[in-house]
Amino acid sequence: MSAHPKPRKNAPFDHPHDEASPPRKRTTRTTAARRVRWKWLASGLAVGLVVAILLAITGAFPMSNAAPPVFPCEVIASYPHAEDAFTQGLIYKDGFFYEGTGGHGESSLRKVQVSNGEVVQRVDLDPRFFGEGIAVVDGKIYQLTWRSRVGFIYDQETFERQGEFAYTGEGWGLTYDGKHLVMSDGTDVLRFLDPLTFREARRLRVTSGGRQLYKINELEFANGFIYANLWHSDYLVKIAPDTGRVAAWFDLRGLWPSHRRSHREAVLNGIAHHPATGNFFVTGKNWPQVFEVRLAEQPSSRGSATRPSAN
Ligand SMILES: [Ca+2]
Repeated sequence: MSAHPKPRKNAPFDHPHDEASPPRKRTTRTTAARRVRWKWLASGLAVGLVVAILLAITGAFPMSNAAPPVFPCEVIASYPHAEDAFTQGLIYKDGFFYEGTGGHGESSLRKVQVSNGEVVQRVDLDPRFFGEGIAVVDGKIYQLTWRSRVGFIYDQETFERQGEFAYTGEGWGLTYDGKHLVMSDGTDVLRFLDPLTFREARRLRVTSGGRQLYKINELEFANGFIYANLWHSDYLVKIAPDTGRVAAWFDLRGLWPSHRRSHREAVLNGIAHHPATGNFFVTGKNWPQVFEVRLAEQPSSRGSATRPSAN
């Protein structure tokens, strides 16, 4: 066996110290060339990543797709609320609450004294129906049902049922914007219905920061916007009715935290606007209290919120 093995013609590159390999110079040059190529590739990827991030933050998307600000809520007062009320709709009108409750065999329409939560007027739904959102239009109360595809119309004074109307899909939240009934169905879509013919005038897809927003529940039209509960969320959103964009979020996590709730479905639901004060009344399903809150669009103490543009 020779002490000096024959040089191998095509020594592999992973043996750079092999004395018998082809001239080291060649190997070194090739490795260096690869290093340079990798360096350029890595640099290119890094630059591309930075450009993509910058485009995402600034120019590529309009400012309206920026994440909406989140504001805190200020509790002004609280009032007793009947704990048997699985709240699905809440309105403040003429000094009283009007409340629609859900559940099979537990659904009702109620008129409630604000100060003490006393139910002063009530009509129960047939156990077949699961009551949902309510709205008042010209002395009539409209009430949706969850999956029965029928809504009921009552006289606001007497609670006498005056008629019913049909719709497709599920019924969740309901409000009135002065022209149309606005209805949610648990998706990201709001439907605008003529209150006389119940024809669908238009649909609105709701987005927040450019992303579709689902599970929209109880509604309240106020200040030219649609305020909404999101199912199983402790936040309210404020939706622009022309674009569907969420203009602001409100953090209500501190009101009635989950460990105080009697069951998993006892979630925040129910928004009623008090036009004289500008405050909102909010409650939840089977919550023992209604809270009067101010949804001031002021930056939180963390100072992270920025006021959105008018649209
Ligand atoms: Ca409402």
